[in-house]
Amino acid sequence: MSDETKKIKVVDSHTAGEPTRVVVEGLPEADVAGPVAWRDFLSEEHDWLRTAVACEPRGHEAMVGAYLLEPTRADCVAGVVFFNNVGYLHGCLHGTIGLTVTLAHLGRLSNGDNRIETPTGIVTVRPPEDGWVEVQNVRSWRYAEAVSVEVPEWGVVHGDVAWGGNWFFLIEAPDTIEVNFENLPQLTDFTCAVRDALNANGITGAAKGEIDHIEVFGPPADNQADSKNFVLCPGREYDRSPCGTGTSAKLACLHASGKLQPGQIWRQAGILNTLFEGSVEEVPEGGVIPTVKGRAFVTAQAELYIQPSDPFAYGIVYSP
Ligand code: PYC
Repeated sequence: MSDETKKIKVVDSHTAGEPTRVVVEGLPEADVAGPVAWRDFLSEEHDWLRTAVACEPRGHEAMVGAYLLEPTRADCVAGVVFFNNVGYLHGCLHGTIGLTVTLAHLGRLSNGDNRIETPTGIVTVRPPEDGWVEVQNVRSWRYAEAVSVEVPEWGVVHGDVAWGGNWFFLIEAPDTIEVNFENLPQLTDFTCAVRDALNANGITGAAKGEIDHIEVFGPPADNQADSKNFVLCPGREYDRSPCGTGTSAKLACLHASGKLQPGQIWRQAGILNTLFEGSVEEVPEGGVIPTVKGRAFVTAQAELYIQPSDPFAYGIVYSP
């Protein structure tokens, strides 16, 4: 192996089926501090690292990556920036749960509350109990209710726009598609068409925030859950978990409609029928602080090699 081979240490986990690959060593040396500055620096100058880690042949389309950062605040244990095969995520709760089991695996958590800096704000976790991790998320809120959009070939679709650490459009499944695993192709086509229509019609979150996650709800498979979802993530991949930021957005909408009281538990199943449990606290500025609980497992610890002579050193990058 050449001396110029880059070596990147990662710990892999999955949360309710959705993978997280935490880069624990191998970031470029830089005089940068804090998740927002790191995200901007890495996206502008070292995007090769994201594609090398998240895309094939080392990663795959569903892979969510996380750069583990030194915290800038004395009351935080770590900082993090999340990314996937097509770009950077604002926040990610399945990823935060994956990061938490990773930090526990590395012996880097203290007892009690551990605060983590993210580009969306501070989230708080506690050490896992049998893999279960509870995350207190950033403030979440419903931004717009019952927004209509004409979706070519699907007709008019109505949904809520909400922030849960990413921007979501939350909709009921059309009568023609059940929210289940067998219908992944139809759910993907439908949600991609909805997202394109939102973009084409200039429908955004606050401050023109792009709505890049589409969340579709249907009835749960059994009485273990209150609802089942399918969540389209940026790109064309779906979340294997019930999506923590998506569950936060759902909790904010339920609360705004008077259907969820503070402290009441909501059990959100994802497309694999795995569960997240959530509840909310009210905040004076409006909206809620959601808490979301899910279970993660460490699946691997590895060193990735990026060799200059490898034609796919920086991943197989999909550009439509
Ligand atoms: O759990 O928040 C989440 C998430 C966002 C994208 C994939 N998972």
